[in-house]
Amino acid sequence: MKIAIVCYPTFGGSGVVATELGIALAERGHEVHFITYKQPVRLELLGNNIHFHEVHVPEYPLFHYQPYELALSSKLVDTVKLYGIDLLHVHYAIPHAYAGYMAKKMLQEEGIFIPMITTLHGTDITLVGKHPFYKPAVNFSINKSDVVTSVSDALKKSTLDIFDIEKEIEVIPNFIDTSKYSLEYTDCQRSLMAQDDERIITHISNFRKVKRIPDVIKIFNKVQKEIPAKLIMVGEGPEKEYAEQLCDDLGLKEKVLFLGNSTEIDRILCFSDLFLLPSESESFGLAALEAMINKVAVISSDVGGIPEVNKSGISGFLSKVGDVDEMASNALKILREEAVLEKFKENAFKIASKFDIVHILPLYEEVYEKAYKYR
Ligand code: GMT
Repeated sequence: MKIAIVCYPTFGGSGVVATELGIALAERGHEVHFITYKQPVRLELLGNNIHFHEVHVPEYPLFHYQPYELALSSKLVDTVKLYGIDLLHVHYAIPHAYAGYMAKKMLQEEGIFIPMITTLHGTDITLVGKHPFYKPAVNFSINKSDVVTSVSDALKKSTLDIFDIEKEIEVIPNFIDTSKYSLEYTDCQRSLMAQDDERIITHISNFRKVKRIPDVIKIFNKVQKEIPAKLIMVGEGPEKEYAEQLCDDLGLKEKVLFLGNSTEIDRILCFSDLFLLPSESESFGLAALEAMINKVAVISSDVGGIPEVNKSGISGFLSKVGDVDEMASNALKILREEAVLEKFKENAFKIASKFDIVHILPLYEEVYEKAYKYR
């Protein structure tokens, strides 16, 4: 099939899932066209059956807000016609499902029928989408999608609770390509980050409020008082400066490393012992899954889709949002003894392996077949 994928090209989970899916589909022989404003961060190789079409939004002084949806829907129309695209797969409802639906209608006027699959990722529903300023448009574009998928049962439930949905929502969990992890890293440079006797704790995110970055630091602060440890913070976002200040205030400057955004998170996770994800809300927690496939145990909150990934007492522990004391004490339960840590690491890897792309890709292909019938 010829599939157009619309996504955010950034480090965020939805863009990562869309990109990895596109790459896997191309490897299966589909022709994949990414349509977005920048080449997606994890998309390195373009080729015969993997293309990237950039959406340009020319600046015009009249516009206080530049009309990205308009440019995107026009680009979709042109690309569908030029390459004979069979279906649109939009990731993250805002504004992609809305722009996709407009493109669909414009194409219909010319006698071209193109089905649209919308994959809901999380904040497009639970945070941004439910805001009264966006809600009617998000509700409309979900209902106008030919097939709707959600990345967890929890997100499906939230969508049905928040919106007035007439469509069936199919749950297709996020995934990981385990074949990439079958080889141990030979250049896993733990010694650059910590002393031999120190445990390495990691957090990776977009440093937005929803991630509860101060909780990450407070948990680490308690842990490092009991055992030697380092904290590695990966990512960029609005809470980063405050986080650096908090580390300074708590006297943790020497023990916390802020690495910024990274395209090589596996190189960091390969020497991590524990991953912290105390989020306020999380539809799935792809970062936790990526940690687990690298044999990293997880301490997380128990919200949204996280319990579908991190299993309490097995791959890590889950606590109520904000329960920093319990999260720190659970972290210590895992980290104190080598044998216990090893058990949690192995379990994390085993659970993550169940989310292998080989199980998930056919589910998307089934959905594509189903959507294709709407032509
Ligand atoms: O984590 C974020 O805030 C980024 C956001 C995104 O849209 O890229 O992530 C969401 O989608 C990911 C991929 O499906 C999920 O793993 C994340 O849990 C979800 N984030 C939230 O629900 C807060």
